[in-house]
Amino acid sequence: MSFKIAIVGATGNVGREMIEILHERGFPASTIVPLASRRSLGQEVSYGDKTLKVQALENYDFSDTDICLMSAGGSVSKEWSPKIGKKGCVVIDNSSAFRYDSDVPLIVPEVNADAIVGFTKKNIIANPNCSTAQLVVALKPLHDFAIIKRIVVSTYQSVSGAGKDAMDELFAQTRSVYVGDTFDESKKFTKRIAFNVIPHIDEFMEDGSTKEEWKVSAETKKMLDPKIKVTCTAVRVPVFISHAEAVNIEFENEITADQAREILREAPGCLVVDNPAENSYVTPIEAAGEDATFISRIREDSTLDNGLNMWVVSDNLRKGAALNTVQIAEVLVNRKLITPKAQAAA
Ligand code: 11C
Repeated sequence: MSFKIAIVGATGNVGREMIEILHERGFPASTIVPLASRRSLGQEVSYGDKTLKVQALENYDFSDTDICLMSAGGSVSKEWSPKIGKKGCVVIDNSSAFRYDSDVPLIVPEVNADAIVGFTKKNIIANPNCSTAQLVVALKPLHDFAIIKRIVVSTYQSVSGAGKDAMDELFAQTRSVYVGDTFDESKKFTKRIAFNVIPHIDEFMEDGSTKEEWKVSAETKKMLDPKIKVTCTAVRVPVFISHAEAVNIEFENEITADQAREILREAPGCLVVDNPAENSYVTPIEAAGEDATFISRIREDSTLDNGLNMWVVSDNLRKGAALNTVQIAEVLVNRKLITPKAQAAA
């Protein structure tokens, strides 16, 4: 059984990563169709040792396509995902356009794969924000053991979360510091990002928090448990790939750091690297290109009853976006929730 897969936003950071991961994981794809806006026509993307030509989204007929991986931003998704879904093609959307829609499941397979069945209402499944995905992978097994009451998260987010131009901006500004060039005006960030940190990701909301901080809370509640209280400060740091998070957790029931370490060692998607005596902990550079959510610095918080601190790092382009999207497609296939249209027609 193999499926016809379209990738919308195929030339972006995440789109390219999606195509690479489909190949890497041997996803049962009969055809891969890279799509983008007309402006990207003529570009090519790699799929294993093949080179695929990018086609125009506007001219593409989704009628015989089984799954569409969408990574083209919220406004493109709002316009296209419902139309594609109506053609009987299941959209797995990496934008925030449908995440908070009660008729659209928001899925991290290690956390709430069973909720995927709700996709049939709109033929759309949402992929969470990158900073939420890695967080819930690490929280879920601990919540199952001791029930989380409240979390306080501080994020340290790489510039790739803001796209390829943002990565170029960090590179150019860093270079300017060394070669003494004049600085170009910051375009992707509100302040200079090279040798700096910026406590501002996405737009500000009425209560003074940012949309990124709100997303971490709303998405954690939707996927894990609406009763968990979440407060977040999201910060952009001059790192190219991987988001890190310092997480403080208050539990209902007792849990020691040793127990947490053991639980997380067995948990799907988690890799515990935590031996302070040997300076053993993971940083963004080591997580880049990897699939795991790495957990380090697990320790009890003596200022709380049943409190723990931990450090969570993952590649935001992989688990935070492309990998999770492909894993969702794998759930659809492995649970036989879709049949290839070519086979159904035969
Ligand atoms: C960032 N987390 O690092 C954002 C990128 O809602 O999917 C992903 C935004 C989203 O800027």
